Amino acid sequence: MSTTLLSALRETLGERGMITDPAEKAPYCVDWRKKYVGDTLAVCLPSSALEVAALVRQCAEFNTAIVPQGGNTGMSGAATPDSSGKQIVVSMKRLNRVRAVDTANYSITVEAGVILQTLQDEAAKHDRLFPLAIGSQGSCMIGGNLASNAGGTAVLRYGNARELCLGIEAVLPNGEIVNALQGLRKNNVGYSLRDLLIGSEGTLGIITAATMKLFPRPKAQVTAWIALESMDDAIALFQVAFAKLGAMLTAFELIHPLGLEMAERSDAVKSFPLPRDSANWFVLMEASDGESEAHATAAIEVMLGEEIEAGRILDVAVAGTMAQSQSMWAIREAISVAQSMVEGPHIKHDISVPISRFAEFHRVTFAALSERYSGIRVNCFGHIGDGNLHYNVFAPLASDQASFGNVESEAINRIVHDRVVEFGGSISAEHGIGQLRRDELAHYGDPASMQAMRAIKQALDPKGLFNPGKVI
Ligand code: FAD
Ligand code: 2HG
Ligand code: ZN
Repeated sequence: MSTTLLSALRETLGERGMITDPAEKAPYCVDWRKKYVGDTLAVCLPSSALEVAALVRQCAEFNTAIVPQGGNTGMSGAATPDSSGKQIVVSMKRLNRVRAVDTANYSITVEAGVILQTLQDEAAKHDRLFPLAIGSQGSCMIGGNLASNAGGTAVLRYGNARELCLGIEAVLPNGEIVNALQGLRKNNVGYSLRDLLIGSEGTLGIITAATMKLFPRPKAQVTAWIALESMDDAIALFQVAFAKLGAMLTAFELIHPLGLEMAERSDAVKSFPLPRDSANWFVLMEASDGESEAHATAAIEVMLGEEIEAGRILDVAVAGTMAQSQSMWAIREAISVAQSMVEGPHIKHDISVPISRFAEFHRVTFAALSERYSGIRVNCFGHIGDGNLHYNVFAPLASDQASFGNVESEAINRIVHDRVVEFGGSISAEHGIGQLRRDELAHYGDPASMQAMRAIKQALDPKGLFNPGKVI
């Protein structure tokens, strides 16, 4: 039976559109963190929406499951096939054309396999900004960004992937192509399939193209690295910065010295704007301005000057050049990779809590973790301006990181996620559910929402062939 499906797929996609050699398939069968390793019957690489539709119909005929895959940078194991070797990975790599740029409409239409950085560069060529910014932007793809509703460092000003998307083209599990690529900002015509597919992690359809919003390119960007005594001070600073800078405030990232220490040990970072052990917390803040560099710098410097005077800031370094700003950002982006490089597998949490309650959440949660595991380490960092932090738990020094993770992850998830729920938060802010948090969603999900999600899944994918084992 498999041979018949493979020959049908080969007929549809041609030799260039299929990978069956085990060594060539291998990179598609493991996730970025190397936590999940699966196998696949074949990797299919369609080059048009019509080819995607044909392969979906062929897989349905042979009752074969499909795992859509973009840049394979996801953090929840959502793009990895299971170990049966019976599922088909559909890589979007060859669906990588920029279809149209409408500068006057501030929109761009691209295929799902366009790499995020290529999209940013294409927008810049037209003197426009595409603002989605994440550490993996050199390899993640816009289809994957939408399917996971990616967030990143510019959500505060521009919103997450969902808020940046105007229209979508997608293939549903029945092989029909949804054509909804309009570049419209207002379009109320019943249920929004676009919004249903965004964040669905490949379980409801394959996104083949999208029309995304563009923005005016800011004339100036000012970046500051700020040392603070406490998380409360960081949150208080955010209140002031948001009130005074308003829409100029584009990023407000919280960084813990533990992450800086790991970045230094990974060799990715040689020096810091301020000594890394000079404060309990750091904030990387960026403001962008449509007016001028002088205007932006003055606004930030006045605001930070007042905060220093009031004693709420310990110290601050403002980037004087683009190179200094880039090196501040390089430190921030090095943290995620460094964690895995220098410490190995750790227990990841990607949580959101109302920003007003985050400091208290951290106090209570860290105390509960420390009470049970003396010396436990938490690298808590990320998008505090969005109320989203990565709450990554590491074994106490001198214990074995990998076995600690294997044995204790369930108990630790319970400690962290119970408190997230207690504080009115979410167990998945931007990385999605995938297979990593599927049981957590089953445990914490609102029953009525879970039932509605299952009904939607059943209606669109009655055979359960789209990315089974993920999300629900
Ligand atoms: P993949 O990993 O290939 O797939 C992700 C999910 O989307 C899977 O469920 C897959 O089946 C589905 N999918 C992929 N393409 C399609 C398609 N065309 N149609 C339907 N389903 C599809 N994420 C953030 O949100 N914010 C961050 O700040 C951030 N920083 C990161 C930093 C690093 C260093 C790394 C490695 C990752 C980071 N991520 C971040 C996670 C990841 O990069 C994002 O989730 C990204 O959006 C995934 O895109 P991808 O193309 O790699 O998707
Ligand atoms: C980031 O913000 C990413 O750097 C990755 O979302 C977070 O490694 C992580 O936990
Ligand atoms: Zn993040």
